[in-house]
Amino acid sequence: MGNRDLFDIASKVLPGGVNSPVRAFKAVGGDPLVLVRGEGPKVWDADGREYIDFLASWGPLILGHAHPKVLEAVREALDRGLSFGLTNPYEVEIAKLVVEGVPSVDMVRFVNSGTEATMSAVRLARGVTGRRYVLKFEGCYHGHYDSLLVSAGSGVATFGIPGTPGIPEEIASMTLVVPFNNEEAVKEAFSRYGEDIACVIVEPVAGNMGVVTPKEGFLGFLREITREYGSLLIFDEVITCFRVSFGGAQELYGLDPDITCMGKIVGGGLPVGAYGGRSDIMTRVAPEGPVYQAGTLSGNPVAMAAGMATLKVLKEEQPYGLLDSRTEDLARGVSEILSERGVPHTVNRVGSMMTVFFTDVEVVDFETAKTSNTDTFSRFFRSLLRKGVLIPPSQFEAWFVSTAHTDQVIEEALHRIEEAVRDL
Ligand code: HOZ
Repeated sequence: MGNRDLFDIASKVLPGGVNSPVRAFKAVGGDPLVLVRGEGPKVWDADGREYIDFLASWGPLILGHAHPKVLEAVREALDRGLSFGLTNPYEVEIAKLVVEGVPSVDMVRFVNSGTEATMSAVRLARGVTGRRYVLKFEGCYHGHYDSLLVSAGSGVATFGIPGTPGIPEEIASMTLVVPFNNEEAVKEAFSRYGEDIACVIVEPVAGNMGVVTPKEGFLGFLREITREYGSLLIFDEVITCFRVSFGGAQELYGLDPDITCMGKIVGGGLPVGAYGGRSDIMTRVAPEGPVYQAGTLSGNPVAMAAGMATLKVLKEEQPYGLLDSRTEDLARGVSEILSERGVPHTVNRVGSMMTVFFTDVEVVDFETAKTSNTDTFSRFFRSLLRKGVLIPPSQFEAWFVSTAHTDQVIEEALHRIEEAVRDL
């Protein structure tokens, strides 16, 4: 069966035909893809078409699809059994890698998704401080946990949903939202609610309103003001940890959040999230402390094996310089192609994550991200798809480059992008 037939059936048995909204391509139009295979930098759909893949499963696949070492580790784990519900050696080994690699993390708890990680981190912050308010930034997305699904990015921004039914006003009102990169707004919120703010949660490099770089000093300012008021600082590094450097954005910028949320790469393509931090905070988690959080499949051996193999390759190969220069080549190349055609645009990039915005405004927060012409983005997306390049089907997401995107693959991608832009 091809894409269309499969999606027709999917639409009858899955809401919108999907298990996560942005996959339905509603924001960009055209038929959604059903992907059947991935290898290195490429994926193939159910019609047999091949694409150079910069969606990369929304970030986990920093080594590309079906990396041999990851597959080998998964196969080895599979042969020993799928799940035990008690501690297994993979959990111990990957926890050591995380604690050694992520500067502010002394202890870590594994969960099953990024959403679980942020949800548990906020509960922990509230439990430790005894306070109720959470401060987040407009356009930052921290998964679909009720308290954090307010003025969010990613699919919420893609579909222009201001909030969502099902989240009582009482819960939403405990979330304070201010613009990203805006110190004055943060100060104002602290001057009004400071003694009641349990935590500030931030994507240190925003990825879910498209890529937005923190202004110099902004993250350091958050560190200082949270300390001053006795609130905890949570870095949501679900995208950035092991992506912008092995130790995440905190290593890149030299910062020490109280709690760090991880996901995506730490699971190597299987469903894993994690949260970690200083021992005095993490020992407040049950059973050592009173803040409850649990999971039947948490630390699943097969998932841990995939994550562990991924982290080991990254630690050994340290591919970050290479990823950086290849992504720079891609970003510069796309920008030159769009400039030649006179298409207004801004490209934001940090390491191997980047976004092309169709605006000539500098994109520094959600307001400026929204100046991007989403009609142009949709035409760009569909034209790219026709030429065999897959990027996220939303303006408000990041493109990801993996180690499998060699110089030749980037060159080929730019060639296809040039043809696609000619057809725009
Ligand atoms: N968590 C991803 C946001 N960058 C998107 C995945 C999804 O919504 O399907």
